[in-house]
Amino acid sequence: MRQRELTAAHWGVYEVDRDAQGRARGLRSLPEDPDPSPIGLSMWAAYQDALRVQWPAVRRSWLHEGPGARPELRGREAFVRVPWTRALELVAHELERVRSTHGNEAIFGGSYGWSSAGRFHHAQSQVHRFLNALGGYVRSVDSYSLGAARVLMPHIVAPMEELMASHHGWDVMQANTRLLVAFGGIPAKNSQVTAGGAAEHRVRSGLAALAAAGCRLVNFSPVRDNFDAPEGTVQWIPIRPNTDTAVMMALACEIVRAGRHDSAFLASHCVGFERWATELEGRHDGTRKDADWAEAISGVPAQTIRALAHDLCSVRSLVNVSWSLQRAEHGEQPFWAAVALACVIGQVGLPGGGFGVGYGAANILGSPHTRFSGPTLPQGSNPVKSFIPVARIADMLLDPGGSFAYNGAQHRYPDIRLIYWAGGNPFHHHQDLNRLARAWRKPETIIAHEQVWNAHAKMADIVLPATSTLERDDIGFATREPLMVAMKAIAAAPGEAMNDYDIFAALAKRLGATERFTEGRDAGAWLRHLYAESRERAKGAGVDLPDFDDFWQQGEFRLPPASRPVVMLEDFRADPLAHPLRTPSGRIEIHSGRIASFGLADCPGHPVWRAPREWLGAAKAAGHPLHLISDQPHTKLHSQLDFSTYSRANKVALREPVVMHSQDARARGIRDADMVRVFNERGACLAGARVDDSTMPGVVRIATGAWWDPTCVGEPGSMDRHGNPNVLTQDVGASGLSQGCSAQSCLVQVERWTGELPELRAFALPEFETKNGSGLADLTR
Ligand SMILES: Nc1nc2c(c(=O)[nH]1)N[C@H]1C(S)=C(S)[C@@H](COP(=O)(O)OP(=O)(O)OC[C@H]3O[C@@H](n4cnc5c(=O)[nH]c(N)nc54)[C@H](O)[C@@H]3O)O[C@H]1N2
Ligand SMILES: Nc1nc2c(c(=O)[nH]1)N[C@H]1C(S)=C(S)[C@@H](COP(=O)(O)OP(=O)(O)OC[C@H]3O[C@@H](n4cnc5c(=O)[nH]c(N)nc54)[C@H](O)[C@@H]3O)O[C@H]1N2
Ligand SMILES: [Mo]
Repeated sequence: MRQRELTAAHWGVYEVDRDAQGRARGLRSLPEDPDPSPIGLSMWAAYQDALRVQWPAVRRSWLHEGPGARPELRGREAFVRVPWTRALELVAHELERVRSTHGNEAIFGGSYGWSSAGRFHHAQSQVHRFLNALGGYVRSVDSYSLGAARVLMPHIVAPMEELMASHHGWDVMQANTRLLVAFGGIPAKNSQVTAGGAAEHRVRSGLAALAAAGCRLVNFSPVRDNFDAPEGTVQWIPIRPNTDTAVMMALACEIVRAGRHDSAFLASHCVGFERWATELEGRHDGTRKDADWAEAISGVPAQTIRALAHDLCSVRSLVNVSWSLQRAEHGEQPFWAAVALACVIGQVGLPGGGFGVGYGAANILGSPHTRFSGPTLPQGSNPVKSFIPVARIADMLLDPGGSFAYNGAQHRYPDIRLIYWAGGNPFHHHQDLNRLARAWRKPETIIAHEQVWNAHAKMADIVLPATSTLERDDIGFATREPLMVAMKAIAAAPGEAMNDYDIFAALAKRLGATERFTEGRDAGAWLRHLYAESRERAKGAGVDLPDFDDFWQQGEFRLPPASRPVVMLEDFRADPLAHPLRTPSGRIEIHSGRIASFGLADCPGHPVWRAPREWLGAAKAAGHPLHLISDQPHTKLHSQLDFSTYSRANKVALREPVVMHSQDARARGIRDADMVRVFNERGACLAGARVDDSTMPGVVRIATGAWWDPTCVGEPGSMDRHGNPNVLTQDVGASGLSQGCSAQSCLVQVERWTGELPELRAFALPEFETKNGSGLADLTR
């Protein structure tokens, strides 16, 4: 029998399928994966699509008139194909110009994004290392995923990375948890994804085992279908979006009022409970935060809250919050309230008890496998001190020199002249895209490495074609997954596409930074080097990796499960003095003196419920009565592979579906599969109505990821023809603490589209101007 051959993607590990002649012809699911993701199967065909960027291209005005020429034409004018030598010369020269005229502070290399799996050819790490080799760049901190939580959690309990990797294993939950209360579901659609590639998708089987063990499952959620336990085992409690904090506070309030809180745990492991109890009782503002108070805000019946408050203290219980909750105005609060509520119940650190911060958000949470740090490309050091919280990019471009608050200090936005992006798609991930499009006119030069002609590539001045994972050798690894994979190239790169690494190495050579960037290694030598380093670290975790040649020849290495079951915060629970947390008090901070000292009106020293600008109770709901949820797409990872047949099959008349309740549809004369226009004062998009009762009335849902397709880039009245929810979302920070993205606080209106349906251009190539006419012929192979 021929040895199997594997490759890895963020959607999972896949087997390479070869024909009788040994030619690769596609991918197959990994046989031992209990719940493989179909998303990755579409990679094979997608990466051969004519939408791939095949050769370097430069925007016409930029090429003919130089940096800064007609920035308003980005996304609207033709590209000119140039040979690699010319492209590299232009990029190197421009980097040198900006660096010597304005300093490295004028280069934004924050370049946020998921890139692709593979530990060496990770575009983010590559671009950061390259820019560091040139003297640094303005970076971004935190993520769109966890903007609010990453900043909050270290103050009150532990860093998110630490918590994510130490959640109770599904096996521990199965044996112990008897009541699991989720805010925002536990969706298997999201756990398809784990950075680097899951080899064992566990959420569906984990939840099924929990249900079978007799664990009661409760889901507070504006949508019904995001808790993937067997049919009939989940109690769905509809809740108005962005009001979870109120319900959690009411649960805590009712527990305290009934005298069922765990005073001993609160005294030995926490600080600040008394302060929060004052808030819950309303001793300062005259409003008790009880079940009746929460009902008025959230729409959840008070008696449901009271009954649950009782039950949470009666059995081993766990409160889980999805990451979406903190992607909102005041997004810190639901995470803080969940931790505080769990402390009031008193089961933190007991097997299967306490809180979870994102079961379902990614496959890593609940994994029973060993943890060690895999191969990692060192990024060097960055002498530039300027940074932005990642979601403040448009603010930075629109307000150079302006000040912003972040994590207790004031900072200034730098004056950016050049943007260098590889491995992310801001015209997918950022909020209020019409605003971003206007901000995008500020820099003199925008350089993008891209695989495909999406909006990100179309909005750049210089586009350099990047290879995909299938076209290069790499090492696949994800923390706490059971397989390390030798990802061997199985397809030829299209046209003149190059590895990000080789592009940067060629530029480094022109800029005199070869040694600093490459350290004398080519890609193959780097793989060996990174593997050897990681082998040492693995030893420390008790894992004995084979030597590189054996690993490469075997094609995979199976990692052992963790030596003992994973119980979150177990050591801290057992002995808080011997195992203190890294918070100022060493304990869980229900009240944080440090955060209180920041003096932020929108983030005081303990969990509070504050009304967002946009939610169903806002004055604005009079004109825009629907709350838009833009959640993660189940048929792709963000905008990646939106053009694949698998993703396209989920669309309605080629547009992204907007899921709405039949009541809301009927009131607007909308039927299933109708074309609709979704709009607010920030923008509008077309979408295909999907009328079912999976959302509560008043809530509509458009998944993220439809490639932005504006009728007129950055101009008033521009409409997205494809269904990208980020033309509607607001671009404001979650609070002055974190400045996290607050996409989930968004009101819209929906109407039936009666006009002629405009042609979709999202999957069309841009216009090309080449010496021999249209460049299109070059792209059909
Ligand atoms: N409204 C709303 N907006 C959101 C969210 C939401 O919930 N609601 N979620 C947010 C979250 S959590 C996130 S993480 C972001 C995600 O936002 P992104 O990470 O920016 O999204 P992706 O679509 O994965 O972008 C990756 C890009 O990298 C390119 N790429 C892939 N591999 C390579 C490579 O090897 N080399 C190069 N050069 N390019 C490569 C792909 O073609 C793609 O364009 O979106 C955020 N935006
Ligand atoms: N298939 C797939 N999986 C992914 C991704 C992807 O793009 N595709 N992206 C990955 C990334 S980068 C991340 S960060 C994680 C994100 O993980 P999450 O942020 O947890 O994912 P979402 O799908 O945005 O939201 C989860 C659920 O929360 C609900 N929800 C939204 N707002 C509220 C609210 O105010 N209250 C309550 N109770 N519920 C609410 C949504 O309806 C949704 O069903 O997912 C990862 N998984
Ligand atoms: Mo994310």
